Formats: sequence, C-alpha cells, structure tokens
Amino acid sequence: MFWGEVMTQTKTHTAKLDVVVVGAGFAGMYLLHRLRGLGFNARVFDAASGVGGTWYWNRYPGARCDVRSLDYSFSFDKELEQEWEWTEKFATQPEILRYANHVADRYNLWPDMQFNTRIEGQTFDDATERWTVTTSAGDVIDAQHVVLAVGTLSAPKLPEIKGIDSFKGAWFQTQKFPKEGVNFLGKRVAVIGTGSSAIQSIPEIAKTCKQLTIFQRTPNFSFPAGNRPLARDEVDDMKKVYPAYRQTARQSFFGQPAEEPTQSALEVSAEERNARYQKGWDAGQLVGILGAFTDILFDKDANDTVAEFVRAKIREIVKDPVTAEALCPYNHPVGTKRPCLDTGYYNVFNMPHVRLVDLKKTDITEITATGIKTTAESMDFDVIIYATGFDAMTGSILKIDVTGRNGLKLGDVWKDGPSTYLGLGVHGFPNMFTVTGPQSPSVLSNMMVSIEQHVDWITDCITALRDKGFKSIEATDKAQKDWVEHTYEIGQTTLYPLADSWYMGANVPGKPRVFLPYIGGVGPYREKCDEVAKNNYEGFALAK
Ligand code: NA7
Repeated sequence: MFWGEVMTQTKTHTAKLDVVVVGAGFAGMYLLHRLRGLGFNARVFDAASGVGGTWYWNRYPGARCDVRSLDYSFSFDKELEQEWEWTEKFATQPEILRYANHVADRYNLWPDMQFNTRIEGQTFDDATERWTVTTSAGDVIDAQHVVLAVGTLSAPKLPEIKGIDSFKGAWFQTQKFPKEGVNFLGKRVAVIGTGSSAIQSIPEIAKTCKQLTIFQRTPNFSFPAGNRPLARDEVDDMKKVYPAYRQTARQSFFGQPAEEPTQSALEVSAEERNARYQKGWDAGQLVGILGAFTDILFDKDANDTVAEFVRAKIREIVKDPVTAEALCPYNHPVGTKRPCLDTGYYNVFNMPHVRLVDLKKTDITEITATGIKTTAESMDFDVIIYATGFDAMTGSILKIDVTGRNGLKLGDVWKDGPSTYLGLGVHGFPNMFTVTGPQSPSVLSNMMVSIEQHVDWITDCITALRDKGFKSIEATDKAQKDWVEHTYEIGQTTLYPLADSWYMGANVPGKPRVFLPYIGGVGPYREKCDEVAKNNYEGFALAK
C-alpha cells in the first residue's frame, strides 16, 4: 500500500473548481503543484488507488523505463533534483513509483488528489463557459478548465482472439499486473506479444518458470540496455551540471542530450557505419542508434543498414537458425515501431525450456479452457500473459465522454483521427488541454521533458487568462487545420508511415490510420509553443 491510499479517501469532494486535472501520473502531479502555487483551486482525479500513472499500473516483471533515470526525472525544482538518488542506469518500475510517491509527499499533494475515481464525462456549458465533470464516485464538478493528463499508453488492449474468456488457468495483462506479483515457479507460461513489455518481462519470467512459450506476431528490433548500478561519482557529476544539461535536453530533438549527427549513413564506409552502430549497441541508449546518422528515420536505404546490423546480432546470439530467422524483423524500418531495450532477451531463446511460436506461420485460432490453439497444434498452459499493448494516445482520452460546444462529441470530431492545435487544445472544446496529447512530441520524446514543457505552458496560459480577465480559450479551426496538416506533412517525410505500429493507430482494429505524434523535434516544438504564447496565444480565440 502506498502513502496516499488511505489519506485521500476521507477528503470531501469539491463541487466548484478552477481546474480539474485528470490523471495522477507525473503530469497530473506537477500540474497540481504548479496550479496550487499559482493560487488556483485544483484537484486531481485518478482511477488508480495511488500516484504514478503508467508506473502505477505496469508492474510486470522486469518493467523499466527505457530512458535513463538521470534524464527521466523532474527538473523544475533544483532541491528535488539534488536530493533524489537514482540507483540504476534505467530505473525499475518500483523505483520510479517510489520517486512518484516521494514527489507527492514532498509537495504535500495528497489532500488534493482523489483516487479510485474515474472521470466519466465532461460537458461544456456554452452559457457559463465552464465544464461540468462527472466521476465514477458520483461527483459533479463545475470547473473552468479541464486538463487531460491521462497518459498516452493508458488504455490497455486485449487481443481480438476467440475464446479469450474461456481459459481456466491464471491470466494477466502486463499493463495491469497484480501488486503482489506472480509466482511462475514450476509453471507452464505463455506470453502473447513481443513489444517492449514482453521483451522486458520474458527474461525475468524465464528465470523461474518450467516452460515458456512466446507467441510472436511481429518481431521487434531490440537493443541491449546495458543496465547497471549507477556509480557515486557518475551521479555527483550529473548533479553538478544538471541545469545546463536539462537546458540542452529541452532544446534537443528527442528530449535527451545526444551528439547531433552530421552525416548520412550512406556516405560512410560499411566499416565506419557498423562501428557507429556497435557504439550505439554497446552504449545501450536508443538515441545512440537512431541518432547515429542524419537519415536513419528518413531514408529506407539508410535504415536498412542498421536493420541488417541488428539482424546480424540476432543471428549471432540465437543458436537455432530457424528461431533466429523468425526473430529477425523485416516488415518495418528500425525505429518506426518503438524499438526496445532489453536485458538478455535474445539469449532467452537458447534456453531449453523456451520456445518461440511464429504466428506468421501458425496463427492463434482460439484460447481454450486449458491453453492456446494455433492452426498447427493445441498447447496447455498454467498461465497466459497478454503483452498486447494499448489503444495509444487517443484511447485514454476517448474513454471519457467529452461533449464540447453545441453538443459536439470529441469521439465524432476525432472519428477520422485526432485534430488538435499543438497537441494542446481542440477546436470546439474550450478550456480543455491535453498533456503530451496527439500531435505533440510526446511518445517520441523523453516524456519528463515533454510533460514539464506542457505543464508550464498550460499553467502559464491559465494564469494569463485569469490575470487578463478572459473566461475561455479555444483553438481556432484554421490554426488547428494548419497544425494537423503540418504534423502529417512532417510525418510523411519520415519512415514512420511504413509500419503497422501504434504510432499509426494500426494495432487497433477500426482505428483511423494516421501518424499520431509530432516528429518535428522537442526543441523546435517548444519554440513554436513559446512563440504562440508570446503572440497572445496566436491561433487560439480568447473570450471575456
Ligand atoms: P506494444 O509495443 O504495442 O506491443 C504489443 C505486442 O502485442 C506487439 O508485439 C503486438 O504485435 C502484439 N499483439 C497485439 N495483438 C496481438 C494478437 N492478437 N496476437 C498476437 N500478438 C498481438 O505494447 P507494449 O506494452 O509492449 O509496449 C508499449 C510501449 O511501452 C512501448 O512501445 C514503450 O514505449 C513502452 P504487432 O506488433 O501488433 O504485430
């Protein structure tokens, strides 16, 4: 149990608020801290029983952040930055959750957070220019602003497989793993999916289970994380340079300082190219590989060189040539599905009790009472783990019944894909903001950097409205159309559209196929947002 769970249950619900914040992840917590400091009456709601968002739910074995801990942390308070001690290069889920709880304690956020409460609907009143927000706990809140800090990977997705409810053994989703963990000792375990959650958990599960069968629909590119404990002087050195380092991160492309590439992968010799990839591979940092050359995310031939480098590594590590070949990705360029960082993933396939089932050859036809049936065979299991991903970026927003001006439903407006201005506001939905929403850098960046940028921008905006006596702010149709077009145009210059990825909405049947995040870079995006604010919120209509 975490500190906030009991304390917050007794709080009386507030009926009138300046700001409703949806989500008690890092974005929601920083929003609350900032809004309260600026004198707003704000409250955070979350369906979970504690803080942490993504890190509250995703408790599967081996869960870690794939951004370095020293980067994946708040920078808004120098004291917090100096006092917190990360222990590993890539923090584990429990350590990140401890950090989230530390933040909530340090800023005494608990009294203004309400847990076990899902926001079910929000309706904009054209006459009062305010939102009526309803919750699963029966609250009805009259709020001037609503900030959706709901997370981008927060709407878990089960696969569309026949018979999913008929399995009589134990089954779990990686995104909702039980707090007490699962004992795999002596168990026959199936894992469906080979995204990051599967790739992180498989080596851990393999350590104790009796038999492990991995059902792979699409092989992924995975790189060794090279995780290790952080050395004392490494932490101290970073703490000395943090202010300048963070500033560089804010202006960088991915929200993490990295050497800026200057050359195309195709203008250097194969030896030099492979030497750079090897450096990235050894460094265990995604930006090291994706940013090794200027054109890896933009030019298929350039991308093929790194794809072949990884495939050669897989063939080198995995002893059985058939399994090795099945693990080699060919159907998408490197980086166009989120690449993974692993700890011993490919080595697992050399263990005698581990087996890969290639669903491209023998697809799953049914989940049965005792296991999984494919086109080739029936297999019995004690445990099935679904590591089958999320309805990303829009799923968690559209779970809320959002009704804007003139009865406009957000679900209808977004039926062909999301439309936003800067990934911050939506035309027809005044006084509603999204944090790291679609059409912002979001999942293509270090989330902490993007969260801080959005929270600062949103809270500055709400303050400016109050100080200048404006009741509402709304993205204009024109500014939104231009931004959406710019987002798509810039997406089209990359290789991302070539993959059936969750970046493209392709993993959810019926979801419109559009490129969801903004790939213009964290630094340039920040500049654009700052410019908009400086020009009196250009592209937004303000009303007194
Ligand atoms: P991902 O990356 O969306 O991975 C989900 C995996 O599940 C992926 O391999 C899917 O294959 C697979 N999947 C989904 N549906 C099925 C069915 N019906 N049958 C077989 N396999 C299926 O989610 P994660 O939780 O691993 O990672 C999410 C992000 O968290 C990650 O990108 C990091 O940013 C952290 P597919 O590729 O769709 O063929």
